[in-house]
Amino acid sequence: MSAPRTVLRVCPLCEATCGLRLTVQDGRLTGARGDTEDVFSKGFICPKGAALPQADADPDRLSAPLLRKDGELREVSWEEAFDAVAARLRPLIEEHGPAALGIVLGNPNVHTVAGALYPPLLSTVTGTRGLFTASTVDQMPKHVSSGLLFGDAFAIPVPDLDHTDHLLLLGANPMESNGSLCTAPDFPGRLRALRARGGTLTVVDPRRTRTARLADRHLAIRPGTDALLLAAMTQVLFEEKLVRLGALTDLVEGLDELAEAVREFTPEKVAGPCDVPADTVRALARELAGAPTAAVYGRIGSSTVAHGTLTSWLVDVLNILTGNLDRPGGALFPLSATDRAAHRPAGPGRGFDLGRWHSRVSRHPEAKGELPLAALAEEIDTFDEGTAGEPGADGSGPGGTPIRVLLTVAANPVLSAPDGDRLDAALASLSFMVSVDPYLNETSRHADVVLPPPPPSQSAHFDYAFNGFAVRNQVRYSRAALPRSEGRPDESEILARLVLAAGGTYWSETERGRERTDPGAVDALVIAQTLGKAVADPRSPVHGREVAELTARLTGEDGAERRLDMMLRLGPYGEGFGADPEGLSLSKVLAHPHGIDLGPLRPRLPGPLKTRSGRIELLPGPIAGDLPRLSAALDQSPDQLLLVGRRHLRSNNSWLHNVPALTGGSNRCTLHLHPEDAARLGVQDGTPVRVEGGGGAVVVPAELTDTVRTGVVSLPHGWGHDRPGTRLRVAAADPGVNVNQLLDGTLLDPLSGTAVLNAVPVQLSAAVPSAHR
Ligand SMILES: Nc1nc2c(c(=O)[nH]1)N[C@H]1C(S)=C(S)[C@@H](COP(=O)(O)OP(=O)(O)OC[C@H]3O[C@@H](n4cnc5c(=O)[nH]c(N)nc54)[C@H](O)[C@@H]3O)O[C@H]1N2
Ligand SMILES: Nc1nc2c(c(=O)[nH]1)N[C@H]1C(S)=C(S)[C@@H](COP(=O)(O)OP(=O)(O)OC[C@H]3O[C@@H](n4cnc5c(=O)[nH]c(N)nc54)[C@H](O)[C@@H]3O)O[C@H]1N2
Ligand code: SF4
Ligand SMILES: [Mo]
Repeated sequence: MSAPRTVLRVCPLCEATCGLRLTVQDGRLTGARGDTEDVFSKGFICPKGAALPQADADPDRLSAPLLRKDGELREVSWEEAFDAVAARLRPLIEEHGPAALGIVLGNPNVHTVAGALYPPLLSTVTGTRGLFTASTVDQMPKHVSSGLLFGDAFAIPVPDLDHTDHLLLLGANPMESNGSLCTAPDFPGRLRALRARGGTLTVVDPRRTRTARLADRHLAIRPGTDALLLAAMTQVLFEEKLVRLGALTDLVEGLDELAEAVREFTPEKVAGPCDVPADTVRALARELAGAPTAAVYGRIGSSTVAHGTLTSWLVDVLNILTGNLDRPGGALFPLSATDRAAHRPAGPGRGFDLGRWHSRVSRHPEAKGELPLAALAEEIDTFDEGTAGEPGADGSGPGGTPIRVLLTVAANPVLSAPDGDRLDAALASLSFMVSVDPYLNETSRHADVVLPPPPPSQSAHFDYAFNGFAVRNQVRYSRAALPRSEGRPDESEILARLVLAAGGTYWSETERGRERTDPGAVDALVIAQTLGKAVADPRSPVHGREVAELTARLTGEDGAERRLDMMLRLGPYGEGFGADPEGLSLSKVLAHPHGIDLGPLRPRLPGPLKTRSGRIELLPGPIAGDLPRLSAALDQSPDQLLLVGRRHLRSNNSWLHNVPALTGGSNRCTLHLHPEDAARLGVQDGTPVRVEGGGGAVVVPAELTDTVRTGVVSLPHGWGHDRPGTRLRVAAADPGVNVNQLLDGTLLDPLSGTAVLNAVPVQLSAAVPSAHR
């Protein structure tokens, strides 16, 4: 036995990005604790982080690539697997055109270095518009509202959790999720601190969650009606002359038009549909306007709903109208160490367009270059044999090219997206599919080649995505805690080789004959292009210098590290290749293993604005165009039960049900049902109920609880591990049911293409006759 040693590593399991102290012994992780010296998380850890060693060493993780031979997936060498990808991928794209290629990027791409650096290149080298990501079952409404308001889909304001006096939180349960689009290690502690310093917390959620229990006020709203509630609060601000733009006064346009647009949404009119008294709506607006500082923050329950984009827009509208956007204690734009736009001057930008192209079958508009994940199945399985391959008049149309080739990276859409059964069948019909995934699961089981990345312990970590949504500016980088086994590529190399294979440059002709291209060529190309732009940019600290000279200065053990070094040096806190010796570089960050604190969030406007007007466009055209749909919702009163989701502290979407340390207890796939509804339907606690929605039905045990309001039922997602051909032995023993089978994929927020996963009408019946009837 070797002596134990300690390695620091940022946790990759959720958006909180806690710094961990891992114990390593005999080539594996033997323990995980919070790193008390971490500049951001200060020692916080949750049960998931504590189970990282078990998740890391799960015996069901694949250690070698799989290649389908004679219909069966078999372990092969890495060379054979990559060669097989190269042999099929590019030729199929050339034969059928780029429209035949679909790319699916799942959630963990925002938790890995590779996921940040390489997937954009997959689209570029192939020219496909068939990009589907977890965003359209998650936060796309926020990207769209930010794109429209601020001109930049990534300009997402974050509540200033540590300084605000009042937090209005809608459709989020950070006590279980640990926060999202608001990276805040120890979110629970930060909420308690808010209360302790005299601040107030209002939670809007149809369930009395652990977060709601911490609040001064909990509103058990009827699901799907938050946009009405926020529109009425906006109306009250105008009616009662509570609008105070403060420092934003000269930065906004469309104020009068906005006042007019929300005029009809009075508290009295929304009270019925929201099931929130008119007086309460007024009180919420007055509290928000009256607080010294305040922030409105909405997440999943405000996003994956029929009016997701309108709700996301109204969240920021309220922050703006109360003068809380871009001020300490309000909602601010973080500035991460790798922010690319740091040196861009304020002023008009290129704006944000929606619907630049459409999906082939249902003509869904693209948003941020993506098509709805909910439409993936039909893009594969729906085509007209007679005209397949022939594009429609505008280059698409149902007669155009269906998707025949699919790359999935860190995605399990068979469980995460609507109508998994249909997608499951569609995947089985593909000509060729490659999955980059550590598990053989419900989705990757259809692949012809599965390329498993090494576990977290053998991977470097940098939060390219979440530093941009963090409640404090800071930077941390962790190298792999353990060496990889001989010949095993890291995920950056896997994705770089995929980029080469997709682009047709996997093989190079050399003097020695045909050789596999060095995957480092991909990084070298990106570095050359990025530095080329920087030296040509008069505002860049490296303007006028030589690319070769700058390239020679880059440090790092591999291409991914050199790219990080480059981005840090060029970033807003960077050393600018010598311009500011105190500034950041890879070596400086490596010298601070507990991270470097870059200070609290600070006002940044007008810097982040990239609208064509150069100002905040309060009532953008697409939003105005969607408001009649919200007006129509004023008259709707659902008589059906409405389904919402929930997350459990020890869960992680669809992929941690295989770790025994995280299963069992209350982390179960049950239907939460209010006792009054249960009595009416004759359902007993613990007995099976049949739940039916547009896409199908599931039978699941009922769990009676008054934490869910009447008229609402709740099922967690990511379950349904009972399909054959997977290698998830623990998960399969307690499979649960797939809530997304209740959806048929047609319910979308039209502006963002985001699937409606909450406030879904369902029908319920006792699956077996109860003993008392
Ligand atoms: N009904 C309902 N459905 C939902 C939601 C909901 O609230 N309700 N939530 C939605 C949301 S917010 C999201 S983000 C999506 C998530 O849905 P997906 O994007 O499908 O993500 P996960 O379910 O987390 O599955 C992640 C996949 O990545 C693999 N993986 C894990 N680590 C790595 C790694 O380091 N590298 C690679 N290459 N792969 C890895 C896992 O094995 C798994 O196959 O689900 C959505 N679906
Ligand atoms: N433990 C754990 N942590 C996670 C994840 C996980 O699976 N498990 N997933 C990660 C991911 S990918 C994400 S995106 C984040 C999500 O982070 P959160 O947004 O905090 O996600 P949830 O915990 O699902 O909270 C959503 C809440 O919205 C409520 N809700 C449903 N419908 C409505 C509605 O119409 N109106 C309102 N006001 N509320 C509604 C639900 O009852 C639920 O409590 O969590 C991340 N962290
Ligand atoms: S809160 Fe998230 S980042 Fe922190 S330890 Fe838990 S899973 Fe890891
Ligand atoms: Mo998510």
